[in-house]
Amino acid sequence: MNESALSRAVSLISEGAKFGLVSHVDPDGDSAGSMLAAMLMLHRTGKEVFWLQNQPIPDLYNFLPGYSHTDAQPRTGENRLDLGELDCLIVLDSPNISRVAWDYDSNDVPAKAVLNIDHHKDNELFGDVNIVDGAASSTTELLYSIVESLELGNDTDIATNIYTGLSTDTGSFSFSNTTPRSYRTAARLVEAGVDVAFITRHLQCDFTLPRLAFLGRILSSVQSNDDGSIVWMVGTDDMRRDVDFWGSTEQFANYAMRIRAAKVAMLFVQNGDGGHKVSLRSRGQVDVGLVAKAFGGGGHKRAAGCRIQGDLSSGIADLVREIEIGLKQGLAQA
Ligand SMILES: [Mn+2]
Repeated sequence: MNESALSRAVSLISEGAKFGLVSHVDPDGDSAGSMLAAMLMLHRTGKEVFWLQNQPIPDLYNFLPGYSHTDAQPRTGENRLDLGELDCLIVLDSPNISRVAWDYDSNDVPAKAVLNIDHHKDNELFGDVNIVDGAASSTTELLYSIVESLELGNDTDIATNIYTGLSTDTGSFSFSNTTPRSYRTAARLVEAGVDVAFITRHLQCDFTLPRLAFLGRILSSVQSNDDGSIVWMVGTDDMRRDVDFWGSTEQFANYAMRIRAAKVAMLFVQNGDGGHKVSLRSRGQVDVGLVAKAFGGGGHKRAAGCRIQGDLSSGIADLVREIEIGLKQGLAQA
């Protein structure tokens, strides 16, 4: 990000009246935090905000300031807005327009201006203004520069959402994307009144009994390839029925990375349309963002996601094959 992009972003926000917000499919803590922080930032500056996301934010994040507002009037389906009415469309945490979760044709975005705020290394710089930095730990970290420029840096509600994106995308400040800048941003957020213990308790101690039982079933399904470098787990609708759990499985993929020998972990969770949602995690030898992209998804080097259709065992075999190729290439480069 450079200073002129930041000042252009601030002008877009200062001068516009109607704003649309959208983020990537299967929203995570960074997309949820950045969407909610942006919504509050726009409300505080007297703007009209249209929530274009057609997938709800997982209820794991229902403690975040602004959450209850998001399902009040989502502009999806019959309630769809003409994008031409927007002064500015803000796209958060998404490397391109085709990955966002909304009800529009991604090739045709008639908003007067598009503001792209993201930290994916493969961001396609599709905005009229791009606040994009692949070295940033999270999208909320980048958004906070705009928030501070608008003199809202001390707003505790906004800061709570910003902190949540920062904390979840860095794995509670444990992944390799945790930088001095992440800690400096975190320090400013705590100065703004963020209650770290409150957020951590909600993010990490949010289990219900059925959710823990479902995790137990998923953990019991763990398997690996021959050398144990690739591990995977499966969650099925039958398991859900057994334990009566229908909520989010976000974060569950991380558990398989606790296996010392694992270089890549995958979690396959059955979804309603006969396919499976796949979460990928990598120790870094393989870029799972590229693997996911080859299967129509996307993400980062160490955490990514995609969906597969059809037979599960052949889907697993296809992904294992692709990752084994990546691991061999990684070893050859090392
Ligand atoms: Mn992110």
